[in-house]
Amino acid sequence: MGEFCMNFSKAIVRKPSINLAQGITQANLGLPDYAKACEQHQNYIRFLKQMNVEVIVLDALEQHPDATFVEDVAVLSEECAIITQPQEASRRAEIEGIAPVLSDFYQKIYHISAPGVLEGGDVLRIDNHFYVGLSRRTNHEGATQLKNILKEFGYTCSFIPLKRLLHLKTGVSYIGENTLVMGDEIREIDLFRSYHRIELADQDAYCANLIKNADHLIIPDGYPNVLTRLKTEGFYVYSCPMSEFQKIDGGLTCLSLRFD
Ligand code: CIR
Repeated sequence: MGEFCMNFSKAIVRKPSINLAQGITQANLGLPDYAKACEQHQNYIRFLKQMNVEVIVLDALEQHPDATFVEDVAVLSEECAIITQPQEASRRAEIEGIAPVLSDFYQKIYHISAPGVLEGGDVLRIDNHFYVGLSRRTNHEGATQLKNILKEFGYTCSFIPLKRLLHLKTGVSYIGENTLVMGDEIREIDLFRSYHRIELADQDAYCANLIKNADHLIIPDGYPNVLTRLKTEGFYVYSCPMSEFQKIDGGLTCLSLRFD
């Protein structure tokens, strides 16, 4: 299958909630501005479309401030969709909003169930293998349920205990050619030692969460060193303003569910 999984032709996004400022956060960067967040979200959609991606735009769930981080409520593969079980009580109802949307694209839909918890931000796919972060948001039971579902389709999984990162993908992205872009916590992880690595300086760590599609990357705006570095790898790189989502701990991948 090679790099097939790294490419996507469709993306589901959800417009930001008017209550975005009530999103869960540990960032200490101030409150997000709703109007500015909407502008940044439209810009994000524009970049996806420029990569020839069909974008399915869902209405905001106004009562759920974090629902724009749609990546957390499902894990997608070619064969099936797995609806997750968010850890945070304020996010659990988001799964009801995604199930009908996914049924337009998937015949096989599975669920992670309590006492398992799992959020999509903790799931990093590389070819036919899924790395699952065991974070504050994903427990061993949730990760095991995911592993057992994916096993039916020939995929393998390994689990990565995390100490500080919100989610696994907060700290690492795969850009193909056996190469990871990573921040500091990921550097210490043995399972990733065999990969080529682009290690980010602490001040650039927010760029460890990026989007790759074929030879295009989307990275957060405002990181000139990372932009230059990734261009030298031969990528066409878009810089996407993300300040308002960063204020509530959201990164680029969190804002979409990407599939083919
Ligand atoms: C949360 O804490 O759940 C949201 N404020 C941020 C979720 C970010 N999602 C992600 O990294 N996949």
